[in-house]
Amino acid sequence: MNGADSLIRALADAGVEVCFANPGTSEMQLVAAIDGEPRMRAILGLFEGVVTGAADGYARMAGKPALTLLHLGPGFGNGSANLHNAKRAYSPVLNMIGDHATYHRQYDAPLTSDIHAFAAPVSDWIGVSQTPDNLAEIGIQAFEAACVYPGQIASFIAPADHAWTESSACQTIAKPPEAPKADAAAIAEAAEALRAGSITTLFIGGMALREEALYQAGRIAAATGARLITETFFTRLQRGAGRVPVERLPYFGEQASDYLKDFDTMVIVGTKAPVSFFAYPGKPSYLAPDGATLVTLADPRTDALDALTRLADALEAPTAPAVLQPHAQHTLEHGPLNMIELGKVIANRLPEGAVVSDEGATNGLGAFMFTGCAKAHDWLTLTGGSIGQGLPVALGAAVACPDRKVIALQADGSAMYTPQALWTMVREDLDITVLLLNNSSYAILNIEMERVGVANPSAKAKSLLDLSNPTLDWVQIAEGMGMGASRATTVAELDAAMVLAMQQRGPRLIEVILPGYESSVPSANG
Ligand SMILES: Cc1ncc(C[n+]2csc(CCOP(=O)(O)OP(=O)(O)O)c2C)c(N)n1
Repeated sequence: MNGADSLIRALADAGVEVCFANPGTSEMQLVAAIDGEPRMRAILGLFEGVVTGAADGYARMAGKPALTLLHLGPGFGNGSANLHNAKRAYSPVLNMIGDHATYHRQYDAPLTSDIHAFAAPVSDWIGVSQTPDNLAEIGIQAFEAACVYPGQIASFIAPADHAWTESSACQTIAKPPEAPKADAAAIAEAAEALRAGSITTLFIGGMALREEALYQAGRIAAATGARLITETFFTRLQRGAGRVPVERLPYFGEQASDYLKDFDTMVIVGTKAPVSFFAYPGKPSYLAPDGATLVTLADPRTDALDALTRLADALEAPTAPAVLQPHAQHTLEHGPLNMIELGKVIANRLPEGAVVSDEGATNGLGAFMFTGCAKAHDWLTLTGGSIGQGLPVALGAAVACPDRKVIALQADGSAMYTPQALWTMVREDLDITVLLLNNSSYAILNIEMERVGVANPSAKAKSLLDLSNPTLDWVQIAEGMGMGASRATTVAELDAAMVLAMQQRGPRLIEVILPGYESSVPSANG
């Protein structure tokens, strides 16, 4: 056995089942080792942002890390935006980064770089193999670091000579750490605050949004009248019929602070106190109301289910929540498509147990609003604001959950960052329906331009926010990567396409034509 074999065997022993990869010459021994390990599936991504985003989606649904295989500093660099998102999601991700042989680095060959510097900003833990025998040990340490509750980004560097040199078999057994528990004082303080307050909320995020934790939050709401409000961009919300419903904090800062202004008590679980996404001239950044009592029951790294259960018991809450979401269907208004009708169609057609990867941007909002009463499903969002995450996350989620329908609710501008994900969806025959929301615009940036106070932008400024010249044809893009596709311009066409897509298994794209912003940009053809 060489170092690579011993590493991959140790990771498979630890339970790592999938490697999302984009390898190069320095990783060939690692590729061979994965080849020889039947317990590990190998999935090629044609850009590293697909690889890392897929690892995030996988982790959110599987609750354990996938391995990524990345090519030195530049390969890692290409994947870093989606690692930023994964870090914000507190997803467990295990990055294996190949490097030159140790003796080769002194010659400063073209791909030589400071890999540690590439990795540091988006990694919670970094390790470098020191000897061929050490490679597996570093890999297991990285695995353990990735499993720190609820997840961390752990990156380790594997020099090519450590991978190809003979090594003794690795006996290292992974010991994933226990989740830290809230201390008794925090439970007592939160109970006291909820009893004393008159308008109270549990402000919840992260692991507090999983079904069992929400059930406990629902008990607390039943006992105290506290409203349940989630952070705007969450990792995974389990919602729909039969589950405890939650409100979602609005995106724009002034709307969010207005939403929260009457609360005198906020108990925070699984997240941090709310702040606005961006700063705007004269508007608030910190959104909790002045003078309100804020108690952190559990930060994102403290066991949310345990904390909520103990708080509910301390409050002598009823054994069941007062409110569980009933199922309902929406009546469609036929005609051209818009955000509202899009949302209704999705809500009516969503199958039980679906997973929605939401990078729908301005057109995703309607879908979220209307799907609250759909059949039980999971909703995944863009946690770190770095667009290009939605398609890769859908891909990873589908690998983790082969028996569930995955819907990628995907805005066109954001889709163009990582369109290669479509190819991997086809190659792996994943059960994903991509709803490609084509408004030929960076619509949100048109809104933001006004909000930051830019008056009368000219055609030159508007051209930077416009995708209509030339028009992107998503049916052709999908078909070019082997994916069956169709286009919907009316509510009836979308509804019919959704019925078909939900009945069939496998990858499919529906291009949804939505109203955009009028472009004042002259066409390239004059
Ligand atoms: C990596 C990255 N680059 C740039 C941005 C800035 N940005 C935010 S939204 C956006 C455009 C979104 O357009 P689209 O996905 O089509 O959604 P729409 O606003 O039209 O609904 C851009 C470029 C970003 N958030 N992340």
